[in-house]
Amino acid sequence: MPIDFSGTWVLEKNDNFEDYMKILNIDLVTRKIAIHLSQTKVIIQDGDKLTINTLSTFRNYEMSLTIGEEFDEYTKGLDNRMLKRSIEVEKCSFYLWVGARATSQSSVLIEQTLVSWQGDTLVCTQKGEKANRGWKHWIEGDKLHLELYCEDVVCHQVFRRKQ
Ligand code: YOG
Repeated sequence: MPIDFSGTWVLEKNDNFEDYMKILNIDLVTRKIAIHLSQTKVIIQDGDKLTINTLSTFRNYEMSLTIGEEFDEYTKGLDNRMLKRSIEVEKCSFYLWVGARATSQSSVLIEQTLVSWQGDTLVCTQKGEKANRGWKHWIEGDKLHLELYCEDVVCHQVFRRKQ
């Protein structure tokens, strides 16, 4: 039986968030606003279905997924990147004798965002233009931990449960 992350969690520690935003190319003005935000996570876990809402007075970010299934992620309102399948497109065109052009296209699915269990830790890998990007959630005592990482930067957030 896996751990249940469901609940409302309030940010109380946010180590290295500035560097994490920098590595995601968030502009200075946005960083100045974001660094002071109180973030609240509202998590609903129901079997292998998971919804994580990150709320703030500035922007919200919602993510709904099935654990163990890859999906396209668009980090709308954050760094606005498409973390989605890389598609290798092989196109070939051939001209028919009538002068019309026919195109055949084949795509190969390589990688997408994936959230899975590693023991009692939820591990997310986000494939896109940034290397080594992802996050990990785990619970220690009554605290929810989140490690956000990208390239060589790690941001560590700790949340307390809201009564
Ligand atoms: O959480 O992916 O719980 O999605 C990290 C922001 C700040 C906007 C928050 C808004 C990264 C400006 C989401 C903050 C910096 C800064 C509240 C972290 C980007 C832009 C939304 C995250 C996972 C795991 C679930």
